[in-house]
Amino acid sequence: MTRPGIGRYLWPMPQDPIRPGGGNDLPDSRNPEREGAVATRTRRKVARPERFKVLLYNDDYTPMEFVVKILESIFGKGPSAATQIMLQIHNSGLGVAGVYVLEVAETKVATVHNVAERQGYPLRAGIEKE
Ligand code: TYC
Repeated sequence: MTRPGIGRYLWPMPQDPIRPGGGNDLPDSRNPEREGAVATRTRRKVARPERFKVLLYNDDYTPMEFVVKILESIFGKGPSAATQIMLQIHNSGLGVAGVYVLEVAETKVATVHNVAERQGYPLRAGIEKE
């Protein structure tokens, strides 16, 4: 059964797939071909690097002003935030100086130990996974 002048290229037959996969234009919610289907993720998961807290510990000998300077110069804190963190460490035993990827966190700890040691202070720093 042919229709003269109208080929199937201009006039899609009901059995013709509109898309290569045979889908149709209905939204998923009204599309019988998608009923009960589960949405799938096509993007790969983005690897988020683990982060680490750099902790400073209290001691009885390191001057408060020195700890504030450390927090400003090594951890980029402003004077007010640096003072708050120093007091938190002084009052509770430890505090978070900053959060970084592992290599940066390790470098911060080493820098704190080097600078403190040069001044003869026992200030200690450490790392904890966030
Ligand atoms: N406890 C010290 C003092 O009274 C001050 C201090 C604060 C030391 C924080 C270390 O990480 C520290 N001089």
